[in-house]
This record gives sequence, C-alpha cells and structure tokens, in this order.
Amino acid sequence: MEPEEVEDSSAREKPVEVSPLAAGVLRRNDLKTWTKPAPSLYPHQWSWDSAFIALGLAHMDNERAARELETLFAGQWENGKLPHIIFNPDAPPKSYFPDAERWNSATLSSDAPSAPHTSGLCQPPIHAIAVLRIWETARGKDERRVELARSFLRDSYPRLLAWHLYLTTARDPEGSGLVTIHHPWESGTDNSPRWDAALEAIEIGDLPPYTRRDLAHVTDPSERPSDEEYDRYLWLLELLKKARYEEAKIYEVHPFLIKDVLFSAILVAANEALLQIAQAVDAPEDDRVLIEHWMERGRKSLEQCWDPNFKLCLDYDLRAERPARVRTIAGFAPLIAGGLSPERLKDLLETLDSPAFAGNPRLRRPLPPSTSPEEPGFHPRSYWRGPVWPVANWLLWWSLLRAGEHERAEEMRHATIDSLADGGFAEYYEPFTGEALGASDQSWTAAVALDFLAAGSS
Ligand code: 9WN
Repeated sequence: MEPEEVEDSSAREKPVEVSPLAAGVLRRNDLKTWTKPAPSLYPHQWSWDSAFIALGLAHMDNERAARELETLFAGQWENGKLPHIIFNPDAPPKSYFPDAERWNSATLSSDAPSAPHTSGLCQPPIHAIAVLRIWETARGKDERRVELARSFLRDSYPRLLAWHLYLTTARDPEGSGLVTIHHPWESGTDNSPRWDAALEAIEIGDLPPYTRRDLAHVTDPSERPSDEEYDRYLWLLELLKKARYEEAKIYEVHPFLIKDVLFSAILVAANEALLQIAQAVDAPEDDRVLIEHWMERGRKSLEQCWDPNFKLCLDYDLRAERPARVRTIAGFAPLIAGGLSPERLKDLLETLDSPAFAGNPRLRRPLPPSTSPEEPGFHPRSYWRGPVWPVANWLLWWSLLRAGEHERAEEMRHATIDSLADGGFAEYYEPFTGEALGASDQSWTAAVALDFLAAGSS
C-alpha cells in the first residue's frame, strides 16, 4: 500500500520526503479494516479520526479507504448516531479509559449496537467529505476501481443521510441550525477553553473511582487535560448513562448542553458534500431539497453567533444562556461552513492574519494556534489550549480553497508540510517552537499530509 502520485514540488526539495513517511505511519497503525489514531495512546477506532484517515488513505488505496468508513458505519446506532469510539476487543487491557465497560452503551440503550461496543457520544461529521474524496480520487482510474467506489458511494449515502438527520433533529430539537453537544469530547477539541465556564458550573456528584490511562502514554502531563477536567468528563459520562443515552431526557436534565459552532459548520460543509453524493447516486429530489435546507439554515444560524468585536463566531451555552466569549480556532466556523458574504470573508481573514492567530509574531510558522495566544486560557503545550493541530489546518486550508483564497491556502499547506517535515507526525505542535507534542505517529496527521501533498501534485 504505497501512496500513488502523492508528490509535491515544495516537499521534494526538502531533506525529508514527507509522503513515504506519512504512508508508513498509516501502514503501521493499520489493523486491516480500520486504523488506530495513534500506536498506543488511542487503541480503538475514533470517528472523526477515521474520516480524516480515509481522506489520506484515498490517495494510497481507495478500497482500503472505503473499508475504513465501512467499519465505522458498522457501529452506527439505530437512531443514526455515529459513535465517537468503536472499541477494539483486542486492545491491550487497561490501555484506554473510559473503556467499553464504563460506557456500557449496549446494555443501557436499545439504539446502541450490541456489537461492536461503542461509546455513547459522537464527533464532528467529516464523514461525507471523506466519502466524496474517495469517490473523487477513484474517478478517472481503472474501471474496477470506479465501480467499487460507486458501489461504496451508494451504500454510504443512506448511512450518511441517517447520521445528518440525527444531528439536525435529535441534536437540534429547536430546529436552530446549530448542533448541541453533550460533552467536550464530542467537540473533538476536548480541553479547549471554549468549555471552561460550562465545566466550572458543573457540580460533581458521587463519581465512581477510575484510573487515567492516557498519562502512561504521554510523558509530560501538562500536554494533556488536567485531573480536574477528567473528573468533569467522567461525571458527565455518568449523567449520560443515568439518562440511558436518551436524547430527550438528556435535553431535559443534562448540565452541559452547548451549541457548538465548529461542529455545526462542519455539518454544513458535510451537507455540501452529501448533496454532491446525493446527485451522484441519483437520490430522490426530496432528499436534495432537505439537504439544501440544512445548509442554508446552518449558515444563517452561524451568522447569528457572530461576535463583531472578536470578528469570530462564538459557541452558545444553552444552560447559562450566554455565548462562550473565548477566541479559539472554532471561531472560524463560518469560513468552514462556506457561502460567505465578501464582508464576512474579509473579517475572518483579517482575524486569521492578526496577532490573535496566524499573524502572531512569536509563532514558529504562520499557522493558527488552537486557542489565541491573546486569551488568558492559552497554554502553548496543553492539547487544545494553544498547540497547532494539523487537522485543524487542513480544515482551514480546505475552506480557504473553497472560498477562492488560493494564496493563503497555499501558505497554510506549505507551512503545515514544513512543520511535519521538521517535527514528524505528531498529534499537535508547540506554536512558538514547533516542538512535536502528544502522541507521535498520529494517523490523522499523516493522512492530512497525504491529502496536502496530493493537492500540490494536481
Ligand atoms: C477523547 C483520537 C481523539 C481525537 C480527539 C482528541 C482526543 C480523546 C482523548 O483524541 O480525544 O475522545 O482521549 O483525549 O481530542 O479530537 O479524536 O485522536
């Protein structure tokens, strides 16, 4: 499984050949039908990781890329939810916590599959974007490959539609156009200061004892969430279990209900992809009208979350009834959702280029830190509190391209490839030094590298 035609002129001049190294990471983390996000820290299948991984695999082996998502779809809940983790029964004991037993979803919810075991949460819906990429990379290749991709597209479409339907109904009972998350893990940006105020307001009750496993894999604890944060994560999990993962019940009683702008924007972009898939598989006209409606409503609602002072979009805490006033990469949500007015695009680019983000003079490279260095909650080494994440760069790069901002997109692509050539395929990077942090050999970092490089060779 070697990358095909994944070469980039800028990377070619570098002492390090990024493409074969990225392919090597994906190969080493490959468990045949799915890929571990990282060799030891993450021994199970994660939802949005697999979608990014499929994007990268599409350039190496189209069939294997499709298989990655098929494995994930096998864990889909009856109500359409794609779970955030599918547990690997062969993972070494005590390698990750919370484990399948702690989630206990198959026993508690009739919506959960009895096998494979899954978590009770979900993650941002990159999946339709990945499915479309698999189709795009297959087209123009040999007939067998095109046929396989076409049949994958047909099989995936109802899965994706059910998933988006779940998000636009169960996760948006108000019909607002914004997705409600129940846990910071659903955002994919776990310890971002976006969630600090909401988490602080939560009173922890009788929390069953637990042992963190993540710190056995990452040597510097300051790179991971704190113990206080973990207690809150685990307490929220207990509350979701108490509600038996029932959406209506959760809405009634859960203390953490947040309209997540990044998640919502990814859903709009994924709906754009789903619309193309609907066209390719000749889906009923009604479906297409519905998907277009979701896109339009999503974009409108993001506009309502706009903060004119920060020139960014803000999450909204339904319990506290106020926006989370903190500058993080999630604020670029409207750019990811697309369909912007020229004025809004200008505002967002200004913020992106400003010292609050990629224009900060202390940065090693012009890449946006996950949290603005101007925020009090910023920490350059701590996970989503400041480090640069290549997958976040990918999202912004892809969005810049869709917005017609080719020069800026190229700058981001080159700067990300350079950071990987220097630091390897880390989970995240210290923004001022470029030091590799978190897990090494992180699959989605390698996957986006392959997609970046493919874009350079096309
Ligand atoms: C909890 C796997 C996942 C990513 C998330 C990232 C981190 C898990 C953790 O790792 O979250 O889901 O244990 O910290 O925040 O975005 O999907 O790579």
